[in-house]
Amino acid sequence: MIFGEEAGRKLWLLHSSLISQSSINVPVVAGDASSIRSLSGAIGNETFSPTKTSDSVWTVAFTGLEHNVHTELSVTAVDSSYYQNDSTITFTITYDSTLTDDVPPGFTWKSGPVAGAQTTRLTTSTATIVYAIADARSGIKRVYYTLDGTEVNDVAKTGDDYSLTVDVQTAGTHKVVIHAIDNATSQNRDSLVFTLDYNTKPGSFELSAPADNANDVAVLPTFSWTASSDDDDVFYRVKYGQSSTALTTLSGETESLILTLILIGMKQCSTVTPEAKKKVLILPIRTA
Ligand SMILES: [Ca+2]
Ligand SMILES: [Ca+2]
Repeated sequence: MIFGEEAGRKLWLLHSSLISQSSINVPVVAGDASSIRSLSGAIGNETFSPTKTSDSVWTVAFTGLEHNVHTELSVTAVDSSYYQNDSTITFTITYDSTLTDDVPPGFTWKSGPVAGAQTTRLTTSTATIVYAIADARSGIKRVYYTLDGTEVNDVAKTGDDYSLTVDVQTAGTHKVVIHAIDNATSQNRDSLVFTLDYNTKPGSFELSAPADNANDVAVLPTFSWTASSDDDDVFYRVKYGQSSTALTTLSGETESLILTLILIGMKQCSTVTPEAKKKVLILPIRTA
């Protein structure tokens, strides 16, 4: 039986032991004085039927090679004699999917801000962004992020997800970009862009006049208060009523720190009864 070394050399010449596909067609030369009865390929317990391409040449199409695994392939030929003599050659091939990988990593949103054109509003300076990031052919080499154009850190992997808690620190609009690079030779990469708008609540402020719980207040009182601090403009809305849970809005939004109001129903008297006492609530309103 002509088999083994000749076929082995032929294989070696035709194919590198490192291939870029998960399948390979292996030509095999086999001959025998009593002719070849059967020929088949195998990877472990899985067998592969050949195609006969000429009198003494078969092609075995092996499939399903796993990435970065040194896989032993074998071809066995059986002659047509009464004894059914057989001969086997084996060779090892490694499928490296990174050699021809030109596909960047893929992203799947899990929780937190969403990348893209929309702006995510933050009420605290921190936000946790979670995306699943995967690369089927090469795997992920590195994921890192930038905040306002400055590289900050690698993004930690939590199970199958990448979780990033970013602290924008200051009020206003911030840009976060997550970059992912795969293990391919060409280092394919892709990124996600997030726009985060951190807007703080207005700070505390005090009523200057009339005093809280004041009696003998004029029917036409002028309220004044200290300014509330904020990174953007603050507007105030004045409400009025006998209970803090049942208030009527007396003014629209105003930037002024002074407001004169007609307190409808307020009795002008030296002794103010609880019923006559009115509550005034001044609310700072933040801008959008
Ligand atoms: Ca890739
Ligand atoms: Ca604000």
